[in-house]
Amino acid sequence: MSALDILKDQLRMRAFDGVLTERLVQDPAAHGLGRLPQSAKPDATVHSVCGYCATGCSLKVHLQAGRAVNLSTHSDYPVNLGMACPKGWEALTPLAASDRATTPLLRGRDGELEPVSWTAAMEAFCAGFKDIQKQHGADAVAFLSTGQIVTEEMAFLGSLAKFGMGIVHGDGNTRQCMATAATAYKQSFGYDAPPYSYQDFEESDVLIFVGANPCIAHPIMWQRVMRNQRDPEIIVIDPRKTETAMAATQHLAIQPKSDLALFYGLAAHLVSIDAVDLDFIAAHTEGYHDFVEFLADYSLETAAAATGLDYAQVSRLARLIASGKRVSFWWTMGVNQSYEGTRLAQSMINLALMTGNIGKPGTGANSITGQCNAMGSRLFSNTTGLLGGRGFECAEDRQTVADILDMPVERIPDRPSLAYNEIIDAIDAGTIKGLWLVATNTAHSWINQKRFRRVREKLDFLVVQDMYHSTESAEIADLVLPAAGWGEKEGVFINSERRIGRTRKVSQAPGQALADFHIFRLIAHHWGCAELFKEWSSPEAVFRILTRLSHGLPCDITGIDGYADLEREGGIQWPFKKTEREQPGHELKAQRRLFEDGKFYHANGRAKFIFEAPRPMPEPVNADYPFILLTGRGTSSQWHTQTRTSKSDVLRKLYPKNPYVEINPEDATALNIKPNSKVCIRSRRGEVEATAVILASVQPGQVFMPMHYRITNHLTASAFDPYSKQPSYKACAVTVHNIHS
Ligand SMILES: Nc1nc2c(c(=O)[nH]1)N[C@H]1C(S)=C(S)[C@@H](COP(=O)(O)OP(=O)(O)OC[C@H]3O[C@@H](n4cnc5c(=O)[nH]c(N)nc54)[C@H](O)[C@@H]3O)O[C@H]1N2
Ligand SMILES: Nc1nc2c(c(=O)[nH]1)N[C@H]1C(S)=C(S)[C@@H](COP(=O)(O)OP(=O)(O)OC[C@H]3O[C@@H](n4cnc5c(=O)[nH]c(N)nc54)[C@H](O)[C@@H]3O)O[C@H]1N2
Ligand code: SF4
Ligand SMILES: [Mo]
Repeated sequence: MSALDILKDQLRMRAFDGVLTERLVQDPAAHGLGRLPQSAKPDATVHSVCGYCATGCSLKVHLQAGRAVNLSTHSDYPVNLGMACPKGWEALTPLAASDRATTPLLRGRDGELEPVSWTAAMEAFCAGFKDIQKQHGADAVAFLSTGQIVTEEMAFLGSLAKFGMGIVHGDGNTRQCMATAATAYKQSFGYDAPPYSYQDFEESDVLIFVGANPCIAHPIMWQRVMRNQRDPEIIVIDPRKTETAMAATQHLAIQPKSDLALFYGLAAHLVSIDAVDLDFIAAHTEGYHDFVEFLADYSLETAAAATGLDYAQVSRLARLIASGKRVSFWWTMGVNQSYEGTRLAQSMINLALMTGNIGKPGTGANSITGQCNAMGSRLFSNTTGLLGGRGFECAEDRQTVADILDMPVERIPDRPSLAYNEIIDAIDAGTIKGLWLVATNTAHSWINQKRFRRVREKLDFLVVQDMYHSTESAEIADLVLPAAGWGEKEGVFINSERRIGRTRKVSQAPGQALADFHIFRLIAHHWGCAELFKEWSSPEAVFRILTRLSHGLPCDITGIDGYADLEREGGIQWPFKKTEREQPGHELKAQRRLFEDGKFYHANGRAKFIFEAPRPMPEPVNADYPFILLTGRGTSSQWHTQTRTSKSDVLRKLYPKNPYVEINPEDATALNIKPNSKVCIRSRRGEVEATAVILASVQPGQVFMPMHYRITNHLTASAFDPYSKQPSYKACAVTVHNIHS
């Protein structure tokens, strides 16, 4: 498309809808939201929460002539206390990459993606999805969103799609990540509520990390652990001797997927030696006696046998938990990404409950979130749950939301969405024919890619909304919508400890890229449902709507009075109610944890013990596929599918360019595999090549591949937790052989 065409298009749109167009397309300064923040003078410094991981560090971005020139860290922010990891330091670099999507792209008759105007893109978007809905019903279009856009945009997307466009099925990449923790908390506590504050890292005596590698994945949380002055025991339960395991006081190199047997064995032992807090159990929980009965089959011996650990290691851990010290459990993807992850998360919740290790400093059953706004997505993405953690099935909830949003209640679907895996199945079955991906790279990160590629062929229309035109998903899209990224727009993220913090526009999005917020406004306009979103005029206006929506819920944030309040307080953890704010002499505590009063969110105020016998691995090893493939994060400088981190020269120097597989020296010797040689890794779904890295940190019989390289998910198997529907990314059976032998 020529510059003249673009200009003509802009003029046409301006004539068509002056105000909107002027703000959204014609005026490049409006690409994020409006101009730079009022408070920011052209040479100011702006505080902005980092857009990578869920730690939620605050960065100081320095502006010259209104443009971000560099950044430093924020020493007064209660999260990072002046620290940042390499990704944070390099956060501005990916914005200037040459493969940024700068105009909409539409696949032409010749099969190529061609630049088109926003008007043409919007027409294609509406025609594509409306035609499908007309032919096959409203349910034939679905969307997949993310934990990496601001909360206001997530809520807008979920509301636009569901209330405006009649879409019922929408999920997000948080299904790949946090669904297990969310489901476990909902069932056990009555609401999806990680209870801790980062201060608990510093105030705990015994920190037990399960399937978590914070040295790599949450480096600044790990720095908080390192500030602990209580001479803590740090236990890492992970099949691999990770960087975190090396830094711990004890590493339990458990056999993959045997954690549930370990925690039931520990629980049984604690009951047998009376190391339980019966007063807490009686006052605040239910189901304990059934749990004790269930535990009859478990002991430290069964735990040692199932996990491959020494009895002495297991009994030492039991002694630490029984010691009466402050014990905290921390888990991440080694737990959530499992076919029995929900029950596993609950087995740690059970241990915290039965020993009274919850609601007190340095305690808790604590799920660490992954993406910068995973928590925002859990509360406000309007995907499988209705805004605020409500239920689509509940007529009262629908009415409350309709009243607050001033929308006809009939606009709100009365059933929850299909989960991500079910959406993929529905595409395969031919019932979903249109898909809209926003800020997630399904064609790399989804499990069992071969199947996904096959399923994609069944879609009539695939729209990808991304910062880059070069992602694996954008490359196979029918329409690409160019989006502004972190640093080019305004809004809030909610971090792992439930802290709501602002992220700021410090840079102009390139070309015609627009903030997701503005893309949603354009869509609402072209779809013909803008009237419903009159009040959704700016991110802060939406933030105020979300504040109202939270009223009376566990995540009540009615005490927050707009963005200025967040700025002043250094982020605010939910809940923060209006009534709390209005108390005379009230001062907001910088660190707050949940359940200090022992009251949980079930109607009777009690937490539930939930348990179920361990099940075998969906794909055990055998003679043909003798290795367990573990997957996860490779380095602190790589982020997921690398669309952002690969754009920084600094970060790229810090990690291997090509895919690699870690193999134990014993196995390498047996297979005659030399360091740095090429090997072939094969599963029942595919075969890939990688460089062999020979390391004793993986156990014999296991291999590890980082998820950052696109080949990894060509191997993984479609297995899911039945309750959370989260993919079991972390274990499938493979064979490895030397390519040259
Ligand atoms: N640098 C960097 N940081 C990130 C990310 C990134 O891509 N790069 N991503 C962010 C996101 S979204 C997330 S969700 C987090 C993930 O953070 P983590 O969950 O800490 O990272 P992973 O490496 O995926 O998995 C953690 C560990 O689980 C172990 N594991 C595998 N199977 C089992 C098992 O059966 N039992 C036990 N106990 N452990 C097992 C693996 O060996 C691995 O070391 O990181 C966040 N931070
Ligand atoms: N084998 C294996 N697979 C895994 C995992 C594993 O451990 N093992 N982990 C899983 C987990 S925990 C996660 S969270 C997922 C992550 O999987 P994805 O969500 O697919 O990974 P990202 O690379 O973060 O993709 C985000 C996309 O959004 C784009 N983007 C960034 N910011 C913006 C924005 O503001 N607006 C728009 N529109 N686009 C933007 C980026 O360019 C990128 O293409 O991967 C999962 N996949
Ligand atoms: S630890 Fe996470 S939030 Fe902090 S700078 Fe690094 S990526 Fe950003
Ligand atoms: Mo994640």
